[in-house]
Amino acid sequence: MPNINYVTKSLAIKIIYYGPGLSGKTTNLRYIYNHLNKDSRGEFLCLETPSERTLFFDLLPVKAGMIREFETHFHLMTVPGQVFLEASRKSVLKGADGIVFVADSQVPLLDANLENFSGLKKNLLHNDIDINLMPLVFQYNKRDLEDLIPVDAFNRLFNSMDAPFVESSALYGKGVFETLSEIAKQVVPRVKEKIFWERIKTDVNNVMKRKFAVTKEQIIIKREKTVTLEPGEDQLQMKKIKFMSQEDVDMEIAKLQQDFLD
Ligand SMILES: Nc1nc2c(ncn2[C@@H]2O[C@H](COP(=O)(O)OP(=O)(O)O)[C@@H](O)[C@H]2O)c(=O)[nH]1
Ligand SMILES: [Mg+2]
Repeated sequence: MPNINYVTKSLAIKIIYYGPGLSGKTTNLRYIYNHLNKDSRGEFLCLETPSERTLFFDLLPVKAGMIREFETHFHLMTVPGQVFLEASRKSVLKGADGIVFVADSQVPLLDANLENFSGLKKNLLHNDIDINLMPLVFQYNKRDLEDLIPVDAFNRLFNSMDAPFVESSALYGKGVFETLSEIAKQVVPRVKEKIFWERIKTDVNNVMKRKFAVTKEQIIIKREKTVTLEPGEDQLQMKKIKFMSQEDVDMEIAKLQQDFLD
């Protein structure tokens, strides 16, 4: 469910970049961060355990225009890929409005992709969400490398729901904004339905029909200023926060969402 503040008229939509470790999730966020001007995105947050090795997640807020009178942001978040961090993945997934599954296209990583995707389905079910009902985009990443899983095979094995898919090389920016725009296309109409249906229920006692709740505004991901970067060049300023426990992470996710809306 998107996070909405009727007083400040702001709306936060949570999009999760899910996928096995090292598939390129953080690379997507880093590219987006580096290619949007300051006014269009917030700080890039990176949350670590005290060992400085294990990431809980990354968070990048991106301006997404107006939905009705609400200033809207996408909260782009990654999950950690390591098998033993299932609890972190579960907590990041709570309240997700859409998912980008970032797969590593290299043939030897097929099993890791499959295992991680089945984990995603299981974790969603844990929150009573059927993956077939969740806005979803597949990103088949690292297409610049050799020995690749063919796109047809990817779709046969993963994409029985016929979700949109994007072939990408996130390291070079190929497919990164296309992926974001594909997930936005699915998520935004859903969010509008959910929110304005909620308001209708409270405001006018269910009198209006649901179809009146959907508006025609289009979300625009602003790319006002494009910065050209060489691959590997890193302009990123990451803010790092350390945590002791899972509860700290849960609290921080809630706080970040609240801070953003206040
Ligand atoms: N060749 C290639 N390498 C990539 C691509 N995307 C990410 N990588 C590299 O894969 C490694 C892991 O990426 P990262 O984004 O940290 O993975 P994460 O664990 O999913 O967040 C890094 O060394 C990236 O530079 C890509 O499209 N092509
Ligand atoms: Mg990462």
